Amino acid sequence: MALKFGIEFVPKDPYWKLAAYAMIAENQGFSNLWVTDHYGNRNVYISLAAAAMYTNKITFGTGVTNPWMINPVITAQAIATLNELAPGRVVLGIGAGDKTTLEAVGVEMGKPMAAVSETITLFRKLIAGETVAFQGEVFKTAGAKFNFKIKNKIPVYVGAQGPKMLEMAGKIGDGILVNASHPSDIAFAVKMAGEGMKQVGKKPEDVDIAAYTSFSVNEDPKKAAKAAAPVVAFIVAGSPAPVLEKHNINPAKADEIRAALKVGDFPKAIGAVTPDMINAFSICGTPEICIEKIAALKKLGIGQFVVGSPVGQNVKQSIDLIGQKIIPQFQN
Ligand code: F42
Repeated sequence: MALKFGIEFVPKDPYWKLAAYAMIAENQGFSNLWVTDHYGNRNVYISLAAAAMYTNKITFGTGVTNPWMINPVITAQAIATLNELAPGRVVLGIGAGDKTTLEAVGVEMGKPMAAVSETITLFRKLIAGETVAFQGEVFKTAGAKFNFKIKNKIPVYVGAQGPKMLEMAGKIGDGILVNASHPSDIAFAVKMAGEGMKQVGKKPEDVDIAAYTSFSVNEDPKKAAKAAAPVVAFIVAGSPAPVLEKHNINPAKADEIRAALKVGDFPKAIGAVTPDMINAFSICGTPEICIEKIAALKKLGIGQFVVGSPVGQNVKQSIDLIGQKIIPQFQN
């Protein structure tokens, strides 16, 4: 079966740049576009609206929003409104939320499992046109209802890493966005999601499991690694000890990166990134190397491969390279 290709955009650039990249990605055969949600960047829904206006085929969604910053009813309203701009091309991507980002604006992550699950329940009921009186552990509504109709189904993808979230995502999600690049992490995610799917009698084809990777391609592998290093530095710094241990990353080296990032010494942090770190936390190299690594993930059971930051040294050229050399290798 063909592997779908998605692309992640971090809206740190103005909307017109994102819209231009979206058009290029659509023309190069990408089927999904995901826009990240962090308060420090541009607004995710306005960015998605721009992408919707300038594209015709590509499916797009939040990659991912969270239950805390915006009330789930308004999240459902935003997605439903986007669906009017691009009927049938919109999905909701929802995850627990990034703890550091939430804390920076004084938002507490209470019960992430219940919050994600309740957001999805509320979303589906509201999109189906129901009047929703809901009492959950985290959220409640007293007869919420939209004054407009949504004619199509809107799929829900769950951003998940931890074993419980992965299992729940398998149970209740239409898709899963797994923020990982290494085969051992993807294998674990597929296994955990499978446990959840089994509990409700779902088949593998019922849930679109996506590897949401850090990705960097270039005909020159050194240039690919150079572009990947800053992103990998942040991933290493944010990874808990067991994750580093699992990938045989020297904890002292990780501490060195953390310390440098803390004081804003980016050259030092980036300089401390090793090839092992790049291999553990990204898909990086020439198109041929990337094809080999993506093929290994496909074998594990993913249905979608999401090209994440940095994409490459030059985003436009890298999208073209992926469209010309990589996507055609996965069409059947
Ligand atoms: N986060 C963002 O803020 N913005 C983004 O754009 C974004 C994109 C993104 C894309 C893909 C992806 O997979 C993740 C992405 N994230 C993004 C990160 C996401 O929001 C989460 O931070 C990330 O997925 C980590 O969450 P997790 O799936 O590992 O779940 C966390 C909460 C966790 O610890 N899960 C545990 C597990 O085993 O799955 C269970 C935790 C648990 O049981 N919690 C208890 C409960 O009741 O919910 C409470 C425990 C207690 O001590 O209170």
